[in-house]
Amino acid sequence: MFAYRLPLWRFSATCKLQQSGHSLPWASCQMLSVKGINTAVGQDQQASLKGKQVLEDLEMHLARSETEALFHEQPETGNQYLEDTLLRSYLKTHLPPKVLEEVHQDLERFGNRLHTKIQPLSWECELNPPVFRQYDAWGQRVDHIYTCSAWRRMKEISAEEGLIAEAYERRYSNWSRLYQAVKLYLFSSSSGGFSCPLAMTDGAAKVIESLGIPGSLRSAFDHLTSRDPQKFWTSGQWMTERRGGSDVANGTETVARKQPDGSYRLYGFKWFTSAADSDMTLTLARIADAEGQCTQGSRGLSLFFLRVRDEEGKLNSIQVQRLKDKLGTRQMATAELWLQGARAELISEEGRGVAAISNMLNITRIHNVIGAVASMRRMMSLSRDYARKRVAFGKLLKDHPLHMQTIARMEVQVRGAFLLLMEIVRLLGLAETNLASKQEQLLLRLLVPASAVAVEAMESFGGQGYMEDTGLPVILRDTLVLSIWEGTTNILSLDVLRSLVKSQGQVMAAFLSSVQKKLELASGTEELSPAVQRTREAIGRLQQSSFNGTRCSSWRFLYRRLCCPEVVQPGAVSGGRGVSEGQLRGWGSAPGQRPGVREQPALSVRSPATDTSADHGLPSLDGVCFRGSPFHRPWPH
Ligand code: MFK
Repeated sequence: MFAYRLPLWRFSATCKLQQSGHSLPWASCQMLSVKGINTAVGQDQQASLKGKQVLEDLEMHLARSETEALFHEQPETGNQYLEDTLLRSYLKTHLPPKVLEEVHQDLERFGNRLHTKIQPLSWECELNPPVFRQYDAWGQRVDHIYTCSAWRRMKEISAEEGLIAEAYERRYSNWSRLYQAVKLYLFSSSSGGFSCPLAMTDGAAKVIESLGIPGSLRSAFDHLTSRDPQKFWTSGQWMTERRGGSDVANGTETVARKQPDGSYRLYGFKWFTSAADSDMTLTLARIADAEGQCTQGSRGLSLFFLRVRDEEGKLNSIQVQRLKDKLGTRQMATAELWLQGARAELISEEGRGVAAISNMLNITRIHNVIGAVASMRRMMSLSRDYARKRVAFGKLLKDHPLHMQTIARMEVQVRGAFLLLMEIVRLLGLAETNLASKQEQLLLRLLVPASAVAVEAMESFGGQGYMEDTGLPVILRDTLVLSIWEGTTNILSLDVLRSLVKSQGQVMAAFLSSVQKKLELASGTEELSPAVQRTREAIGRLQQSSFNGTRCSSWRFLYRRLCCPEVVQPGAVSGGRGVSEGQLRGWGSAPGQRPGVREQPALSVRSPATDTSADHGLPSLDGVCFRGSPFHRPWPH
């Protein structure tokens, strides 16, 4: 078994001791000086004997320092696949035997490669962040982003390991997506931030595939899903502009001008472009009409594909303003980019840009879950190992009940998060191979936005957890971005509500019925009965909240915010618990103010007394029932 050591731990501990003056050799040196080792001339014999004694003391201290240089033993992890018993048992339980056999072999090999070869590259990426050079020595604008060799090697490794390809080749049918997700999960904490461009690359491949891989995008799709390091491309996802990244409908200023050959040129300023060294990108812009006018709001946004550089490596009429100075993911070049006529291809229907890019959003959101669970698992593995080695108050940490209670609680959270992740990618695999039932599609739509222990796990290392060169803070820093990337928690909460509205509440019905089935299975196991009981109570409360109106009144308002207040029929509001016209006006914009939204489900609110949820066969959602258009695109939305 290989043993992974966190980078520079030993080195740092020694340096720290020496610098702080706490190490024995340093203390002894000072003592020597005080005792006169530096006194030159005229020392008497007694002094020289004293000096000799001190030197002997020093030798003794030096000898001790060799065995006690580190007071804290370094936590280690080995092959993360072999050590992850939950992952292995999950695969054993779910994968067909033939698939399991092949996948197991590959994952064991990959686990060793990660541990011995890839993890050191990850640390190199952290130590050698990208450098931006805007001008050359002769004043010529060059806009070069230099990345380190380890970062470039990560790209090759990603291709060799099929980290994107696996999901699209589908050699294991619906299990391919889960298998890919497991590889990404293992890779994430050793990727030196490369999991970010992979997320966007996966998202771009998904968008292109969902468009039916049009001829003009065939080559891009082949590059994105290639196993050949020379051919493999990564993609960016340029959405965020100066007005922010959440309210894309109102924040996108970039304009697209049609060219005589049917292509477009894009003009605008992309404020936060992750992995700006990518080969291509998908981005949103507003198409200008003959008078130069653009439609505002979501309905004005269209989706474009563009190459970042041409065959000679020259930027596609793009200028790099600067690189971002970020808290984490410093390994990756995140840039502000001026598009000054960048040549691009329109790939969505005009005005359907947000809907088209939502496939990418959903995939990168799943990658965020992968990244979060992977960081939690890495921290937990290190914490557990540390607990077996670190002595405090006369015994190992693992023998302190309070510490073990904390570790056990975090472990349960990590396991829960892991199983949720596996469920999402299992459902995604089914949906992508047309094997998902309607119920499973609905569940997938709900779970992606509805889906971190890292800080508490850092505590388990005491002060060492706070030391940069232990490699622990980088895990925390890089994880903190996950709830900002790809939609903040509130945006994702709103997406849950969007899925409720658009499915006319069916996602909730699917969720409740799926939980009920699991509870029935679990209730056969005696040890699980307290957990089953608690879950039943929680589900009961959720069901009840569908009727009591208190909790769900916020849903109602959020629906309005999301679902186009102009289509709410005030006349349909009835009963004391409905909302007043005044509230409606106060909350949403006036009719017609939000032209970006089309075909929104009409929404009516009834009093609970008159609400018969039976008329749609679904649990009532706080007296809200829906009339809306069904959806027809590959991703259930
Ligand atoms: C380790 C992992 C690393 C991961 C790295 C990732 C790096 C990524 C770098 C970035 O790009 S960061 C930028 C992140 N930006 C976002 O995540 C955007 C966040 N904002 C949202 O998600 C907003 O909710 C949204 C922009 C979608 C709101 O836009 P709209 O136009 O006000 O939404 P609207 O009108 O509700 O929906 C428009 C259409 O899209 C509707 O379809 P229809 O027109 O057919 O009715 C929606 O159903 C559909 N839609 C929206 N969200 C959807 C969706 N469909 C399916 N799934 C969804 N999630």
